[in-house]
Amino acid sequence: MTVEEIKDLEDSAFREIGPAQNPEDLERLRVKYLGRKGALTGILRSLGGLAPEIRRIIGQEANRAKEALETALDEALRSLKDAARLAEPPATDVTLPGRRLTRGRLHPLNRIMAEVCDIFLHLGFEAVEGPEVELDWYNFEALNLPPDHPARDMQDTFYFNDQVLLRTHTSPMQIRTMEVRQPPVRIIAPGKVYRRDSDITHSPMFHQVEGLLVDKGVTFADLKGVLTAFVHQMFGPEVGVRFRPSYFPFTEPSAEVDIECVMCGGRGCRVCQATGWLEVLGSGMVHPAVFEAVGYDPETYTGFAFGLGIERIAMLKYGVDDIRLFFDNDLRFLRQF
Ligand code: 2NM
Repeated sequence: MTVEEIKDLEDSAFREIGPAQNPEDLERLRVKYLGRKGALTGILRSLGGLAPEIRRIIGQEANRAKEALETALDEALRSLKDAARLAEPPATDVTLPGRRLTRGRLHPLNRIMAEVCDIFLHLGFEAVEGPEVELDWYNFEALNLPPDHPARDMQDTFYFNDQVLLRTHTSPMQIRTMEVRQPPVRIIAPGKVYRRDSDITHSPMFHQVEGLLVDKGVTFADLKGVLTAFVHQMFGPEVGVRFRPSYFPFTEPSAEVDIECVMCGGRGCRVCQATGWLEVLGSGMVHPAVFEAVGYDPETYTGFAFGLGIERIAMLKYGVDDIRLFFDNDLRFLRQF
């Protein structure tokens, strides 16, 4: 056994590894040279019979050749596998056209809600939000509606017990705000409200935006100016507006705000019940009893408040005749907005 012979063996192994086409060929070569009965293994096994100086030299050379072959076989196997993977069709065909995404949109009620809030925010109001489960004090009593007041019947609601209920309007947030702040106050309260009411124009849950402005020297002219500005931005600068006397327990005087019928232009139709006018807002000067309830001096401060129903505005603006369409979630309806 000589160093030359080991080198020759190594060379012939390399010549065979080079052209190997598949993992089986490589495995066969591994067995042939490095297996239990392999050529190099035989040499390593026979070292014991050699003289020590020769054994050292031959042993070193045989071990080097063994490591070189192991490395070459591993690398050849890896590059065969890489080539096989590259030859496979890709899992994702990047040449296919993409799947079209269907884009979502705002629900019509959320869209009207955003438009209404936006108008008042630009007029200098700040939005406040709060609980839908309320106390009798905030929903009724502080609003000048004592326990046996007949106006409570119009806002029958869902009670948890005699003190805890689902709010019937967002006015509780005006009370909560006045309790913790001093004038000037300019706020709107958007949100969900609940009443025991259900037909084609009423839903047990609906959406409101209420507003409140309190300061020294606020008059009914301020109320008219702000609400006229709102109507003109919401329905168009040409639309006629009128303030009609009304009654709310928490305002005095009170007024309903009507606009010229958007369906018939004021000539009279089914929607406006031949009157030519549509009611869009309730409003009034805040009742002194409400100021007393929150600790404001009614001799020092005056203010106005208003409220509107989002569903009603949406029905008028889009010509929808059944409120339930907003809550059925039929995409054929919702996609129209
Ligand atoms: C309306 C109509 C008129 C109103 C009054 C108050 C408060 F808290 F200041 F007394 N908040 N909202 C009000 C007044 C609401 O909705 C139709």
